[in-house]
Amino acid sequence: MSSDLPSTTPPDGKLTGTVVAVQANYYFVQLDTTSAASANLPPALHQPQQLLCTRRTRLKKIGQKVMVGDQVVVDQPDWQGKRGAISQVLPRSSQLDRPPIANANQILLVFAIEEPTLDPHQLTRFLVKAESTGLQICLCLSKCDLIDAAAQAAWHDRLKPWGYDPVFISTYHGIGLEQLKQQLRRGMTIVSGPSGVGKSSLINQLIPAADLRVSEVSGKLGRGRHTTRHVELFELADGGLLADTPGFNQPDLDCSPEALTQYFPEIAQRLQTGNCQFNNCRHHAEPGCVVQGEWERYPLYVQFLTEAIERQQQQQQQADPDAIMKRKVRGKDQVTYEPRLNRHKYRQESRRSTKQSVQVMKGRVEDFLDHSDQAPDEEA
Ligand SMILES: Nc1nc2c(ncn2[C@@H]2O[C@H](COP(=O)(O)OP(=O)(O)OP(=O)(O)O)[C@@H](O)[C@H]2O)c(=O)[nH]1
Ligand SMILES: [Mg+2]
Ligand SMILES: [Zn+2]
Repeated sequence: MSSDLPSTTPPDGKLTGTVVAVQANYYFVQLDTTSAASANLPPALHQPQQLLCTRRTRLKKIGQKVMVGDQVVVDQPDWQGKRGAISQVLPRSSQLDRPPIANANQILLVFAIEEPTLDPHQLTRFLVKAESTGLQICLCLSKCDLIDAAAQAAWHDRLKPWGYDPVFISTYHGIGLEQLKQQLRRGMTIVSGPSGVGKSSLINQLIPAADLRVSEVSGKLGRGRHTTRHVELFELADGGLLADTPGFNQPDLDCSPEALTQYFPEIAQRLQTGNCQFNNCRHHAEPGCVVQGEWERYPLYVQFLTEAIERQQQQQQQADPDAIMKRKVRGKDQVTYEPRLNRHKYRQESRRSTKQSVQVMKGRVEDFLDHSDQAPDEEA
């Protein structure tokens, strides 16, 4: 398994492994066999492949967390009891907090075409979230046995301009799995997507030994039942590690307005062929913008941008309440904050009013650029 692990050099002569699951304060560590050899462990002991480990108190004291995917040094293995203690966490090449996982290099985003029906808005949210990790993305559309070839081709053609070339799969009919395996061979892949799209079914197909629990999509709501509850890593026969994760239906976006522009491949495509007039263009209402236009997800971009600006303003307000809120001293030790009356409340716009405000904005764009901490569609 060492070939699929992140390329940190294990400390010489020490026993290392990868954390494949975490449960309460226990860590399941898959041992790196080459490190076991270099640690000069007697082969006669028939070392087990996995040890159930605790975390050394020293790590607890320095607040060092241990995550699934971590490469760790294991001390004092008890081969018969199959136990050990983690004494060191090797440097991580990446770290995600939701789902909590270290050293992954790819996200396999799984969406069902039907059951539950593919929702382009939800898919875009997941894609943006996935893009924000900086990891490679492989988009996989599952349950393609539920649609005909024409519908599949239509989805393919629709997603191409988004910048994605999805792999269509059906675990029921074994379609697309070989193609997928090729994309999963290298490194560690996080399988992500809404509940009920068939993530665990897919992993079971690829790695029968995983034997993961699978549940039917709820008839009433057409949603998954959140069958998978924790993150766990599995090794593929042809190389590569896969992490099953609990499905979640609405990832929260927490990126800045500036970062958001990097998470839509369409924007990068348009910037390849031309430049916006302003360097810090948010591609919303600025004149001389090459990004604004008739592409399918542009209204979604504007919606997410509006959310990102709103979030940024809230964060600024929290960081500096005096700037936006009026500080009121009400007697001894009692300070309250109230909104300043001359500030207009920021509101989220409908698509139609977004279009209208684009027109209005053109007139005041200079203004906006001079006060770029202000939302573009805030009322003057
Ligand atoms: N039609 C069809 N149904 C599938 C396919 N793959 C999985 N399913 C069904 O989809 C349902 C959900 O599958 P799971 O594998 O539990 O989905 P999951 O994504 O792991 O869900 P969570 O663990 O809740 O996040 C089950 O009823 C599966 O039998 C497929 O290729 N075609
Ligand atoms: Mg599952
Ligand atoms: Zn622009």
